[in-house]
Amino acid sequence: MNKLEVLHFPDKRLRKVAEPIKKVDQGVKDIIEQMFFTMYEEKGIGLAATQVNIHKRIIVIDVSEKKDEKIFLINPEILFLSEDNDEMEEGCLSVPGFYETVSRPKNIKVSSLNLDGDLFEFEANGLLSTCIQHEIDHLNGKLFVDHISKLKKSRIEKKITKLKKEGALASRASAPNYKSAT
Ligand code: GNR
Ligand code: NI
Repeated sequence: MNKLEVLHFPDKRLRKVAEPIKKVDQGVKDIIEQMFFTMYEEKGIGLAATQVNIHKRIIVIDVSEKKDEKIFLINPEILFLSEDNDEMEEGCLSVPGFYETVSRPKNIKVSSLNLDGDLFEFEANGLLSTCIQHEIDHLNGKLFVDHISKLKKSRIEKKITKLKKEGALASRASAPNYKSAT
């Protein structure tokens, strides 16, 4: 299994709005499997297809301690957002090394398709709620840095652009002889 390359802010491709899945076929299942592999390799708790340059409405998540609770969402929709918000320190594989507090609705109700193409609904709170909202933002071309001050956002953009130029953020997936540091 190959790790997919994760795009980094301010890459314009992270701004594309992902297309809904018309049919849950083997191609979709293959994408989900590759996304889980990439997410676990990169030590993320979630990954949206947009981040790996696949502009389809697919998300994978695992917020468990033991990394044994896979959640995947196909065409996820937010059905309900609570009035009260929660503040959480957020990070993003597309904004590596930067963490900022973001305020988002505490509780949500979500719908998604399962592998049979049937709709299901569930409620989420805590880290799972935050993560789902963060991932759905990605599918809509939005990043957590869009929720913080313009000054902080532009500082982060400058730093990442500099790191890229220095080769300190070279894509692992595309590096010919990359050996995992872990
Ligand atoms: O790994 C991740 N951690 C995280 C922490 C707080 C809020 C959201 C996240 S998601 C992030 C992985 C990622 O970039 N998903 O898009
Ligand atoms: Ni992210």
